[in-house]
Amino acid sequence: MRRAAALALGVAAVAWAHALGETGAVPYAGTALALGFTLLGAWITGDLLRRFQLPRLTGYLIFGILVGPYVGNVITAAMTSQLQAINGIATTLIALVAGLTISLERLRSRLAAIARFTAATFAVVGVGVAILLWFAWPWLPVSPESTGAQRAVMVSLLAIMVASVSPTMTAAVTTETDARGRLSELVLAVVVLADLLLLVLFSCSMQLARATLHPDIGGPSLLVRFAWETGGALAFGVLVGALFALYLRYVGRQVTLALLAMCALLSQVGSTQQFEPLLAAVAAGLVIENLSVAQGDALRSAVQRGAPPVLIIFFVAIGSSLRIDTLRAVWPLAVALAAVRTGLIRLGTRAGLRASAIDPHIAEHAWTGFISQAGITVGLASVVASEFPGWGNELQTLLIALIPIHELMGPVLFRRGLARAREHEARTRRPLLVVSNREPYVHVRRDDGSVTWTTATGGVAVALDALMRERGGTWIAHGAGSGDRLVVDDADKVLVPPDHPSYALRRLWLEEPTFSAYYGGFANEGLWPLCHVVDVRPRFRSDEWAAYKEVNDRFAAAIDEELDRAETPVFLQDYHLALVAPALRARRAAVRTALFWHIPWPHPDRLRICPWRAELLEGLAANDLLAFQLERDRRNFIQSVEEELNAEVDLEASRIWVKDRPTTVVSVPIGVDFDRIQEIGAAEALATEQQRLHRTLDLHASIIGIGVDRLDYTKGIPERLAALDTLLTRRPELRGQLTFVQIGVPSRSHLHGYAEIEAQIADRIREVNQRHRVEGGAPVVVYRTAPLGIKSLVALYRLAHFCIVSSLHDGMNLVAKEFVAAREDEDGVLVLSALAGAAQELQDALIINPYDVDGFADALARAIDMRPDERRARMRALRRVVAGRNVFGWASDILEGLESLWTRPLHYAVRGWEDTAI
Ligand code: GDG
Repeated sequence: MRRAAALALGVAAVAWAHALGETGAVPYAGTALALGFTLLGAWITGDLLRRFQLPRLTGYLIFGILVGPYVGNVITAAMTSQLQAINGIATTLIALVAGLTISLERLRSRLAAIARFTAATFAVVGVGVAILLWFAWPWLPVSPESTGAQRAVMVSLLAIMVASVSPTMTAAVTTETDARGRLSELVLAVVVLADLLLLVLFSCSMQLARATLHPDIGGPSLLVRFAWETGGALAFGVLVGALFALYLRYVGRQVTLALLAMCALLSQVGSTQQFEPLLAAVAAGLVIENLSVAQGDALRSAVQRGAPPVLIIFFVAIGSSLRIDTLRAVWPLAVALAAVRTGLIRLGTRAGLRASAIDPHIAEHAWTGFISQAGITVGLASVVASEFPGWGNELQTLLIALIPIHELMGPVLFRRGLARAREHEARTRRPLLVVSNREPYVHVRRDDGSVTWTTATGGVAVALDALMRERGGTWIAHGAGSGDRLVVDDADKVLVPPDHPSYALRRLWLEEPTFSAYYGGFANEGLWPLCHVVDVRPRFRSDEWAAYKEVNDRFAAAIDEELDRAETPVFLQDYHLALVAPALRARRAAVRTALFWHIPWPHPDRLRICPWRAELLEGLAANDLLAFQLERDRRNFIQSVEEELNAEVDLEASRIWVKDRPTTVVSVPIGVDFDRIQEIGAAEALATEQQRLHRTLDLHASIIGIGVDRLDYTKGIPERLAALDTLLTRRPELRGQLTFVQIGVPSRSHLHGYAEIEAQIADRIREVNQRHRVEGGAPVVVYRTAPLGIKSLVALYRLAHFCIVSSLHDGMNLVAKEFVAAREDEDGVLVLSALAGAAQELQDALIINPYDVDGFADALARAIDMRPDERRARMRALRRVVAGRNVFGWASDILEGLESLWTRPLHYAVRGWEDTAI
């Protein structure tokens, strides 16, 4: 209904503007209204064209050009000068956005090849068009009588404009199709570079035009003027860009207005000081993008808000300067010119391919991205028209007839090109390569020879499995199950989940003694204690280090075999795989890897314990993106590479440079699958499961506390038993009323430190039970070492009055978040160690120091005595935090972060007019 009304309004607006123009009646107020309605009409046209998969910008432009001539008839003199000011702002905004699309750092290594490709391609197009225009000149509707030098400058200006392309349209198509890959990267870089190059040539030709057509003006020599026009523009643009970057960094308020003011300044100063405002604006954009990466979001939303209205008025103003009858006359010519230009672009890309080392499979489709023309071309034409009103206007008319053809053709062809290069896919369906030490599905051989399977427990494995089911791809992991070899194919792969195959699990066979030296040795007796500040000494042995390197290399070889496309993101998990990235990069330079480090990263002083710290740091820095749980880990890592490797660090962009390669280092705290846990908690079966737990665990106490952990010396289990002991000594009335359930699943039992902690926990539980047992009362500590199924775990979370997480040091701790996710009833108290990463976010828990027994016991007493309203308030606040950052958000933050290293800056150019409805 609203759409129909909007459409009717739009049609009425157009008809009205049309009628006003025909009769020539010019009521003053009518002009403003006509422009107001044009905004509405343009918006509707943009929206309609989107349904035909054309960018909104195409709608604005076409609407402007079609309606403009009619609006032109009702425009007053006062309005004309205001429109000219808007034109200046719009053209600089367009050029600025083009500059914002180039991240020099991202292109650094490929810049030379891309520059060669661009130069060769556009030399062919420009020269080809110029030759053609020269010979066809007498038949063109642009000052046909001119000859010699005059004709030469006109031809060169027209050829430059015909060759120019549209970074904004190209970027709009890649965003709309969600294309990611080398073709879109190449095309986007080329179109911006080409426009930069053409702008300099344009500037040069304008000088020649002034000297040839207005020789009487005099003044400094041509060369000096050209140097001033180009150099002055670049210098002024760099200055304004640097100031704006500072503004974004230190002030950052009213960014949209500041952005438009900057464009006004660039165009005003440019025209009064006689230098090219467009060039200045591109330079300013480049400086902002490359100086102020972190402020990108503010800038992006400023472009979103500021660009569309300015552009619509701009297109209408351009349209208003046209005469319909002349426009009609040049259509056939424009069509012929469009055909020739397309042919030359195809020819040019072939030349570009020969001149550069760019992969021919990619470059083959690149021409489709060079067809679109929009703002830059319109801007150039309007510059010529305003400076040379006679032939400049004729030239503008010809171009304005040409641009809509390219506006419509360009996006359609580029979409096809992207589809053929297989980049035209929804991101969510883009396959993924996950690599971890542990596998998500384990096949087990039964005694009777049959094979059964189990899933990995633990929040991360479950969440990554869900992600893989959705996206497809391959997961590479160590095949550790007794039945694993029996179910794989010749390539060591099996489709999983076994009951609903969605992706491939590639198993890697790691034999003894290599496996133990890599996993039990270097990873778990070296790195694990190194990264956790607890009283367990890391052990570093060179044979284990050698095994670790060997296994990492084998993982890399497997990834290399599985990776069919360089753009497939490789998502590496954890401290077992620190050296995979360099080994993989040695096989394939152009891979995209992200590694998530699940455990803390140590302070540089502690890292010095490790004899191979430099290799480790270099190995991690071979990833494109490196993610840690906490800010502190990220800072520690950056400080470590600075100290150990003398690496170049860009703190603003959180980027390090090791061996001339950039790595972005971020902190992305992991979350849990909130919805799934909540669903299990809300299921009817929960009550039955709770009754079963009551029976099996003997839970008839009135107060129930729980702890769920892998049996690890970092989890602070003896400390929590000591606090319980203190509590029950201080408050004997709780004996027989309080039961604490400890689920402690043994892991790494044969390793140094683990057997001791298991024995110590069992002893402490025995002691506490002996000391506080009450005849006929509820048990004190119930201890289970067998893992629970996820449903039982959630049922247990739901029946607890409090949950203790008392880690001595922990990357995050998922149990804390799972407990909160399970408590849809908004009850239960979380007692959480300040030394677990989760404490950074879960500040409404009762935060304890596990080393402070008395304080810990006080907190337990507080948890038991807490009033229901306080429990509810705290749990509500905790649930908001945990729901807001689930594990899918975590994974997509990392994977999007990885992909955005190639694409993000380009979005500034797009979202301005793609996501915004005016
Ligand atoms: C590392 C970091 C970081 C435990 N018992 C049972 C069971 N579990 C599940 C829990 C939870 C997971 O195991 C343990 O997660 P944590 O976060 O506590 O710990 P780590 O294994 O040390 O993991 C840690 C994590 O990586 C993720 O980044 O948080 O800091 O050390 O999901 O539910 N699950 C079932 N039955 C059990 O008996 N089903």
